[in-house]
Amino acid sequence: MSGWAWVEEGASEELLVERARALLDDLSTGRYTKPCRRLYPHQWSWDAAFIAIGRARVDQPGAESELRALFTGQWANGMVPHIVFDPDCTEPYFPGPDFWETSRSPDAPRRPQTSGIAQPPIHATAVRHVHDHAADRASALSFVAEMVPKLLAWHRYLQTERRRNGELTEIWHPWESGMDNSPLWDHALARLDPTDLPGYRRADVGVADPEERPTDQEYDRYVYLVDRMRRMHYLGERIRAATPFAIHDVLWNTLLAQANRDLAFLCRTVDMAPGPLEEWADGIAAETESRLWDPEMELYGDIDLIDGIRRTEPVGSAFAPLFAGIPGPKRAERLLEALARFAVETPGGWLVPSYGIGQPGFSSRRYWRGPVWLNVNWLIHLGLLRYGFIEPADRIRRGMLDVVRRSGFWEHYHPVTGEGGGAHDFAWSAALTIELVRGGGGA
Ligand code: 9WN
Repeated sequence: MSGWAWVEEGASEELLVERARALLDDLSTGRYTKPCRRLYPHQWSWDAAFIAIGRARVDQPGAESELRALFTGQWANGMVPHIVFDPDCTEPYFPGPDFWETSRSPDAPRRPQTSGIAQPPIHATAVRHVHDHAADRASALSFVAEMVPKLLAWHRYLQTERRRNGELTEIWHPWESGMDNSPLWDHALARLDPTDLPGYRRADVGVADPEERPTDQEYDRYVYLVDRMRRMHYLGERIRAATPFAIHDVLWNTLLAQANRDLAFLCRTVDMAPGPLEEWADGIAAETESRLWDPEMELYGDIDLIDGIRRTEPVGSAFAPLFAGIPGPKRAERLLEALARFAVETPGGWLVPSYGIGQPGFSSRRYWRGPVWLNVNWLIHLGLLRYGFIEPADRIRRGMLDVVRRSGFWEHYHPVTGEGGGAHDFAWSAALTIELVRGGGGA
């Protein structure tokens, strides 16, 4: 990782903030921020949360409007959809609203049009972040009061529709994980037989390098799962009973545990009783400990609900439970040791790849199969701080800022060379750079 730089050596961290702000403003429609210019031209759910977290430090109204815009797409059953489509967008994206056909669901809004699945539930955490760092306290309080009922509906949906027994909540599509092409899903996808597929045409490979995108075989399976849910009119009860893809994912459940706690905090802030939110958080944390921890691999692994098997993969997100304070101190130490072996040493610090370097299935370029994502690195950075692992947390912070200095704001980065990959000028990479610089290493 040497020989080239996006900003001059020795340039201040504030220069990164300036560039990040300029990029976010450029990607803003005035209502929400696009993840990037062409590949993802609408509003995405967890992107909006990360973008709001970064904006909160420099542009509180922008942070508030980001989340407000996302929740205009919230369904009557409480689900926050993974995409809220922009009616003014002229860039192609597949699957668009015509494919999702969410009008088949009794719960989907007519306007704006949305997708029919969700993404990781980090929104209450983002709202709390906006609140905690607000310059305008009055605006923050009325924003919290406005968001709390919407967040409660979202969390109730997760607690009811996304649980079959026990405390953990489940996902029904790789896109719901946010880590779409991760080797985490290979086994469950291989089991599917995508026959009778509706005709479709990918848009992503016309915009991005196909070598960095999922294969056509994987896309067929993504489309097959959407088509099945569409035929079930997106009804939770029917999907739960018949889906061939249902996973208790570590990252998803970690974020929900933390979001339940953050939502309880937000409720109290506006004098509302938090109800069972903390019990839900405790339940998820306890079951993550008892069922997702793999004592042989000394990592957390996902459970496939179709065959009941826990499969632990060497993925970056396996360290996520630190973010929600889930492991006890001894287990946290074990995780730190594993992280020291897993992270890539860069001249600046550490970077956590999405998949273990050299593992079968590893690819330095194909997305979620090796490259570094700043959002997952940021979550692990905060997790380490939470346990008082200050020096390793700082290594990740330095690794992140260093790769941005070298390459700029990319969707992901080559885990060894630091070269940017996927979408260039990617919003959450800019937003989390602001957060890292202005947050000064703390949450
Ligand atoms: C499908 C927008 C999204 C991210 C996901 C990332 C990618 C979409 C795609 O882009 O997914 O949702 O078309 O590949 O995997 O994490 O939210 O940035």
